[in-house]
Amino acid sequence: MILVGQYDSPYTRRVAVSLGLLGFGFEHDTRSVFGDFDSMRATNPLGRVPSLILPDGTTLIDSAAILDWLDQEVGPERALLPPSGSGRQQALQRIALATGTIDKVMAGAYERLVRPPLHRWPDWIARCRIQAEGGLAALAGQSWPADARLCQAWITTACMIRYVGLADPDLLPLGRYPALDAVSQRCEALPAFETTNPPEYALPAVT
Ligand SMILES: N[C@@H](CCC(=O)N[C@@H](CS)C(=O)NCC(=O)O)C(=O)O
Repeated sequence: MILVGQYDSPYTRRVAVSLGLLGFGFEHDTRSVFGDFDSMRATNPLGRVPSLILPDGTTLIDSAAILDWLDQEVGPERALLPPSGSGRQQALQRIALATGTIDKVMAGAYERLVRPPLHRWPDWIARCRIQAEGGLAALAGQSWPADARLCQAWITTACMIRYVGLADPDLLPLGRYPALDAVSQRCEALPAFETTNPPEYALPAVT
């Protein structure tokens, strides 16, 4: 299998972490969505990451669809998303908050990084940040019981936290939400997270 996408993409990273936790070996294709746009569109018509190329040549796109495939492969006992019931509903709600937060932080980051300075829209960046803050506050209201197994809700939350730290760290300084700090610390200590660490870099701050 080949995982396409760099680990500063939280969507790619949550797939990489899940592959590692479930014991799948994979090659890593580190082409960039911006630097390798034309070649990336040959892999995924949307020109986005992640994609997972299966041994039979099938290419799966979109992290949720890829994660669903992984869960189907390992079966309900090992699946990272609870197969049914209130556990699944709660996990999906938490994942929706975490991925929604990623999307708003990413929208603000693209506005700062991709859009030419003259055309940047500070009100839009501010709106995205308010939405991201809403997601973070809602997620911080739920803690992860010490005896609860690691499921996709916590994996995605931890990948989101690391991404916010890269893209807009002022949104989530250490100590603002101890429950989120705890999720991050618990996950980032695991080998599947340690081996998928995104590079450390600072994006331009929000001004
Ligand atoms: N819903 C998609 C979102 C993927 C996504 O937003 N990927 C970003 C990188 S984290 C991307 O490819 N951005 C480039 C673009 O959209 O042009 C998923 O879960 O895979």
